Amino acid sequence: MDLRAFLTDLEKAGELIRIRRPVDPRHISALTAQSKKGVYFEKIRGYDMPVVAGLVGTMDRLAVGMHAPKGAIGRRVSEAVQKPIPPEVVKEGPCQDVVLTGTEVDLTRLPLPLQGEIDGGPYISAGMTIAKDPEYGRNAGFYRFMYNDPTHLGIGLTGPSDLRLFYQRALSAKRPVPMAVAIGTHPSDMVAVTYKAPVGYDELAIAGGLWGEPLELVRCKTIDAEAPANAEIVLECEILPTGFTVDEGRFGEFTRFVGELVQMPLVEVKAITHRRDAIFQVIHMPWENIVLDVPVYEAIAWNILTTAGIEATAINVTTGGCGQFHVVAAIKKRGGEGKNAVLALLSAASFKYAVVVDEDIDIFDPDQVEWAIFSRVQADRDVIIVPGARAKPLDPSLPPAKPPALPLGAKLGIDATIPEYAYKERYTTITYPFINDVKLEDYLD
Ligand SMILES: Cc1cc2nc3c(=O)[nH]c(=O)nc-3n(C[C@H](O)[C@H](O)[C@H](O)COP(=O)(O)O)c2cc1C
Ligand SMILES: [Mn+2]
Repeated sequence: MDLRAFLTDLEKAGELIRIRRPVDPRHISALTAQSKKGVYFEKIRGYDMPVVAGLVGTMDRLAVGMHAPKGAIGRRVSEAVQKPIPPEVVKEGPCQDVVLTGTEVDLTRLPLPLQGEIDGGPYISAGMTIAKDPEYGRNAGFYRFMYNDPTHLGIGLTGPSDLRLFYQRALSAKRPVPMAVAIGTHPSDMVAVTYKAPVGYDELAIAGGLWGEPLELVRCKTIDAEAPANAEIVLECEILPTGFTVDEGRFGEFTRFVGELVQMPLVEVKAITHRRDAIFQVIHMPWENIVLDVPVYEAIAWNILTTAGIEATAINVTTGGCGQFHVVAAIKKRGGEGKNAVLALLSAASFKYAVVVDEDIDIFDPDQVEWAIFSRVQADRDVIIVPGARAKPLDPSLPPAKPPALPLGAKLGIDATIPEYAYKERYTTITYPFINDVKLEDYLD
């Protein structure tokens, strides 16, 4: 599976538009923002490469790519994490059709767009990052890269990620971190690397688990790292042991807010390899980032409820909660489990708000969730607030915390299941007499 297979699937589903007229690269963001579908920019003025953007801008488009209904993707990711298939290194792959090294390395050949109006510079937003540590081995994640000069990038090593750990280890040993940045990949691989596995676990094995076959990798030409054989473009890079010294940002984040200017390490590009007719992929912020997060955080919720011994029937990490902060779960409740489920879900660092409903509620319909909250909740009995828990720094409503202190936030849980001692008659819903015996069509001309 690769980006091209996804483009074919999107086109068949009527979820892709092609723009044949030449487009100024500075207009990519605005045009993508106006499109209700993914966009294939065939001609970018001043560049040889076409650009695709907004491909996973909605859960429906992600579902097209994953060959699964949108409500089922999170569960599939949680299963792939249980049944990983390690990647396989092959001799050659199309991502190395063209190999540019030495003085040929020039990032200005790539149609890097300025994504947000006040971003600190043009960004590589679809960079699947595959790094190596001498002890922990391979690690894959998604990182943003800001254009710095024709051979250097800034990297958003902002969160407490495995790559940041690799970098801190390398920094104290004064050595660089080798890393392949693959641009133009399949959405299932993108979801797999977004999963936050424990350090030492190669997330590319989740990509294998999702498709039931190993992801093929090729060895990089200039560094000790591997890259997906079917990627469109690969940047062979080193994160230099210069420390957190170079301005990076601002950048329009998955929270829909613009992040602060920060100091980050510098990345040196040693080689650019690509397919002969490579396509440059742009992740349109914030929606594509949010959509990629949804199944990852749903998988975490599935795992938590399974561990807590609760039978969930559906889980929705909402896009309104930016794919990380809000979770709604439907469960087959046994006595008291509404509260247990709320407590279990709130134990995940990412969730600041959890709603648990019974299995009759369609949790993908906000109207039904609200109806459950109206009709099944008494705030003094069913709402749980826990102050002082670990919070995600990007939540702008948090009180300020001076680094290195981590921000503390409150958790909100709502048990919106039918109360155990409710009068059953009160929960009788309207049904219409003879609903299965008459058909409206039979009465129309
Ligand atoms: C499109 C996209 C961009 C991302 N950019 C960053 C980033 O710049 N910095 C960061 O710390 N995490 C970023 N993330 C989240 C990480 O990829 C995610 O936490 C991942 O699990 C980290 O992997 P690792 O801990 O194995 O390195 C991004 C996620 C997505 C989907
Ligand atoms: Mn990892």
